[in-house]
Formats: sequence, C-alpha cells, structure tokens
Amino acid sequence: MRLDYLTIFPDYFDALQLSLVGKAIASGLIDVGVHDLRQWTRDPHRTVDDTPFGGGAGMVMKPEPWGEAIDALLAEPDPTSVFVVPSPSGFPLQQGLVQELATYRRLVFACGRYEGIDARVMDYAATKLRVLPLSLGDYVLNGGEVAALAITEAVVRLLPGVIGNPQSLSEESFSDGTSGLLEYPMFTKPASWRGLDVPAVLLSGHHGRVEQWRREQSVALTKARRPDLIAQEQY
Ligand code: JFB
Repeated sequence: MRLDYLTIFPDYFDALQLSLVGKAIASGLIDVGVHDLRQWTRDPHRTVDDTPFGGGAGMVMKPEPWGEAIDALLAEPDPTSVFVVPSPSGFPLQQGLVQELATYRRLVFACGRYEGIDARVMDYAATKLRVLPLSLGDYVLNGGEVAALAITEAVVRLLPGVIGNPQSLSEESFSDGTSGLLEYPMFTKPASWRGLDVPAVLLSGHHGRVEQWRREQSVALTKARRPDLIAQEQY
C-alpha cells in the first residue's frame, strides 16, 4: 500500500518511522510520501490560508495549493485510491471503514489546519478518486495530522504480513467491523503485585470458567462504558 500525506506540518509524520508502521515501511510492505503543501504555493509568503467568504471567525485553507498538489500526486481517474480528509464533520471512523480502507492500493491524506479546507478542493479531488471525509470522534482537534496518523495505524496493522500473530487481530474488540463488546481485563505475572491479586479464576486452569468470566467482564464493562453498543446488540 502507498500512503501520501499533504500537510503544512510534515514533521508530525516523523512518527511513521516508529514501531509497527515503521517496520512496515522498512520491510517494504507500505511506502509513504510526506508532502509540504507550501511547495505548491506561488507567492513569496507561501500563503495557504485566507479569510472565509460570508464572514466569520478564523481562516480557511485556500484551494489553489491543494489543486496543484492533487495534480502532482494523482494522474487520471484512479478507482484504487482514496482521498481521506480528516474533518470534525466527517463520517465517524469505525473498524468496518478501516477494513475497507485497508483494501485500497493508495490512501492520500489531506491534512487541513485553521477552520478547514475550501470545500471545492473535495469536489475537485472527487473528479479523480473517491473522497472520504472522516472524523475520529466528537471532540475538536487543531488539524488533520493527528487524525491521519491514527487512521494510518488502524489501517496498516490490518495489512497482510504486518502483524506476526493474526489471531490477536480476530479476537479483539470490534474485529468484525460491527459493534461487539469491549475487551475483558488482562493480567500477567506476578499473580500478586503490591497487594493486588489476579482474579483466582484466571489461575484455575478451567478454560470454560475463564471464558465465562471474561464474557461477564466484557458485558459489564460495555454496559458501564458503552451502553450505546449494548443497545445495538442482543446481549
Ligand atoms: C480534523 C481540524 C477545526 C473546524 C476545523 C482541520 N475528530 C476530529 N476533531 N477535529 C478534527 C477531527 C478529525 N478527524 C479535525 C481536521 C481539521 C479538526 N481542524 C480544526 C476545528 C473546528 N472546526 C482543521
């Protein structure tokens, strides 16, 4: 898979060299391009923003550098690529959408700043490839970079060959892309630590009782923290 990032803060993407995504790059499973949007400005001040038509607070990213960037990165209509636009008004990102993104050959992330990007940029990009505005959740970030990194990590860990143990993918919460339950609590050695003991059932060796305990824990946690998930399902 090929991943491209359009941003005025390319340094955010230094983090791609770390951990699992960094290993995927080093092994050639993915390759990445980080592009400073200002390289496609033409004025001496390398301006990327302007005041909003209609008035209001803040600044909007002007369309011209984005248009030049899209032309430079994307040739003709390309059904194998997606233009991912992190946005507080995007579709909510869920695991099912992550799985879908993992099937594409190329993702191009358009990382806005200020109050966002002139809406015509998405219309223009849509003449060449699928445009997908995505939100990480109902809270406000200052730009799209951190969201693009989060989406990248979620996608790359699903790519064949990236994770050593595929079972660890299939057993976790949300693995099927539907809702599901939250994960049960996990423990490792020592069995007693600072006066805190691992639940005895986990040391019992009774696989059936362990499974039942984990299920009960998952349901209880989901009811407490994510009642919205319970409402959708038949638990
Ligand atoms: C993403 C962004 C801004 C408009 C713009 C670009 N879950 C999320 N919250 N905020 C963002 C996001 C995602 N994905 C997000 C891209 C941009 C926020 N901003 C700042 C703040 C408020 N309204 C600019």
